[in-house]
Amino acid sequence: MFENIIPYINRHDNILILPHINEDGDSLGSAFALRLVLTSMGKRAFVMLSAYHGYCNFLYGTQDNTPLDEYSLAISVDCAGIERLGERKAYFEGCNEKVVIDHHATNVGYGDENVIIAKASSCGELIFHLAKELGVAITPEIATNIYLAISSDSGGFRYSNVSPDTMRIGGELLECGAQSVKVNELLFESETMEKLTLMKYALASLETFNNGKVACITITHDQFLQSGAKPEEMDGLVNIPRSLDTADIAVFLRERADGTIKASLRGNENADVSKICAFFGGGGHIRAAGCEFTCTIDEAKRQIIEKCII
Ligand SMILES: [Mn+2]
Repeated sequence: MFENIIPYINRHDNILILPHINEDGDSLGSAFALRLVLTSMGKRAFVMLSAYHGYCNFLYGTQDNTPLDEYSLAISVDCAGIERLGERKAYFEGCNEKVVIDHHATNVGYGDENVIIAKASSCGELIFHLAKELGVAITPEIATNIYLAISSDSGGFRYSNVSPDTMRIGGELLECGAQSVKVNELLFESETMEKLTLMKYALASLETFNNGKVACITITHDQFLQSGAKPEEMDGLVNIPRSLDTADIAVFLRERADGTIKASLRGNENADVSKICAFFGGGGHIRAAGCEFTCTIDEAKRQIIEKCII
């Protein structure tokens, strides 16, 4: 699987690892697992993060993660396009050689060599195979980082991206000492008070339309400020209306500091939310899309619900 990039890894000793911006569990788990794989081979490797540092206290290989004077090889992980490196793009481009490891189908391959396997559940799954092909022993620390990566992208091994191979890798990671219970508690059973406060506001705002087929929540900017939550803690709130058993379409409207409204929509197999959002100048995928409004949150709700009911 990795025969095209293993020579790159073998001939470089100062390696820069770059996960995508707004790092999620997969990009962080993959990046720090790869760092441990490389350092166990006697190489120097540094994970350069963007401003977001969630999960980093939990992952292994973060404590002694210090920048090097120079890098000769850059490896991007879980990063679908070079723009998704954000301000770190120049570091990637500045390396003599560049390699891309990813599982996004839309990745066109912006490295000298690329391993892009869209059927993999996560980039973590690919790092597991890479470690095996490099002949590196999977320590409990590497296993835990990879487990977090896979679990994060697969909703705890639940989503449709989970293949028989994903489950086999999960089993092998447990044999290698992955701390699966701790990982899943962190990812799925642990929220800050600020996030729970946001969820309280979201639940209180829940309304349904069209006999429960459309479910909508709102968060005003005042509620966001009162909660004390971080902006990224708004992510995922759309799962509250989506979880309503009768809902085909879930709508989450949030008011930004400048008064504009961001709408996030989710649809099941009975709905195409990309069409609804395109009507308002937005876009996205059939099952997940978004658009913006420059009006009050109530007016935005009225307009988008009207389109959802057609
Ligand atoms: Mn991923």
